[in-house]
Amino acid sequence: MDLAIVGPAQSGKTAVFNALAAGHAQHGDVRREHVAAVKVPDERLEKLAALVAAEKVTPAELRMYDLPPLFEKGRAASGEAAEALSRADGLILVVRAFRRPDVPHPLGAVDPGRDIDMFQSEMLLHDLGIVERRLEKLDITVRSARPGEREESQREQPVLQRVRQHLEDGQALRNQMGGGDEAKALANYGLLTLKPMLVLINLDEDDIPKAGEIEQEVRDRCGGSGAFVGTMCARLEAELAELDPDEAEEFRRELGATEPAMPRVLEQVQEMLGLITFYTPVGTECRAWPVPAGTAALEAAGRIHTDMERGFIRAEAIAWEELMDIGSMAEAKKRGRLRSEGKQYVVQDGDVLHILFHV
Ligand SMILES: Nc1nc2c(ncn2[C@@H]2O[C@H](COP(=O)(O)OP(=O)(O)OP(=O)(O)O)[C@@H](O)[C@H]2O)c(=O)[nH]1
Ligand SMILES: [Mg+2]
Repeated sequence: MDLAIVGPAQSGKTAVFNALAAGHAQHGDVRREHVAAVKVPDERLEKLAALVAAEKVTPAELRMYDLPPLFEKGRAASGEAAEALSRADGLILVVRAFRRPDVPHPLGAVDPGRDIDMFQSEMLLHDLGIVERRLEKLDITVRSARPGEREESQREQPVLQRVRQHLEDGQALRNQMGGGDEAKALANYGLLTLKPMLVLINLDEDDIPKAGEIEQEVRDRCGGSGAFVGTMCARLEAELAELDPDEAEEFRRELGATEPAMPRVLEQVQEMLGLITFYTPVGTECRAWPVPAGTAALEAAGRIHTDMERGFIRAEAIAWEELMDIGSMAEAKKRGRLRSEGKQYVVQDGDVLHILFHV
């Protein structure tokens, strides 16, 4: 899953990226200057790995792209940034709330609400441009195409007209479009307001104790857009990520922060992407697999290996909590607690799976 970190100039995008990458990107990761594979901290995975005495623990990964400022003077993204943006499964919109006289805000005063509104308007305009260009093209196709070819374009037109209306009314698309075929039809256009989005308020160091309050204010303001809202003090988190955990914890307490921001942000990201996690303790490796909620066992098997999908026989499944209670896979099996599930079984968050297959 790819996430693009976006936002106005100097809002702290790179600081957020550094904070997310520093804590969890392990040695040997794909880590170019502006791309990082971030390992998702996962307590269940750690405990499961300990239970089965795994030698190798492989957490879920999210790929993060740190983008240059978007829509500066109305300009759209270009080149690599445009590509990363269009391909991204979700967006993290970093909005500045930190005050710092030595880093002047490009618009003068620090006003996160205003910045969010401006950025959302730009995203709506961006999408409207895409939809209008597509509609113009379709119009030509419908007029000039042969009857057989015409039908497909004619099917697409009403969907796009509806999309255009939403955008003209100032509504982000992520809440408006039905799932299934409609969402699929729109998937390849790179529409920004269709993508799940986390608005991440980049707090001032002094405002950390007020994080909850600030978060609620922003949520009230942009709840209609279907965006998630979170907070973090990016510069501080980037610095703490470099310390050892005990030291970091002490600093955090002094500053009035109750919990580290990073796991929560990554949790919110997983939630907004609609992901659940299943686990596979196989041999000496214990691994977490994020998949969209609603994924069937057959498809889940395919994530692990195409052979498993091709030769799928059945899946043995047990909920993480139950396995922890029982204490071992062998004991779970002995007590008949490993469920036997078929291809259609909808994988549940926390399932520990063992796929049986034959090729
Ligand atoms: N006090 C404070 N300063 C911050 C925080 N986050 C970022 N800054 C500072 O703000 C400036 C801009 O931060 P960046 O992370 O480079 O912002 P950016 O959005 O990546 O900037 P561009 O890529 O140039 O648009 C730097 O001087 C940071 O040190 C924060 O949480 N608190
Ligand atoms: Mg930057």
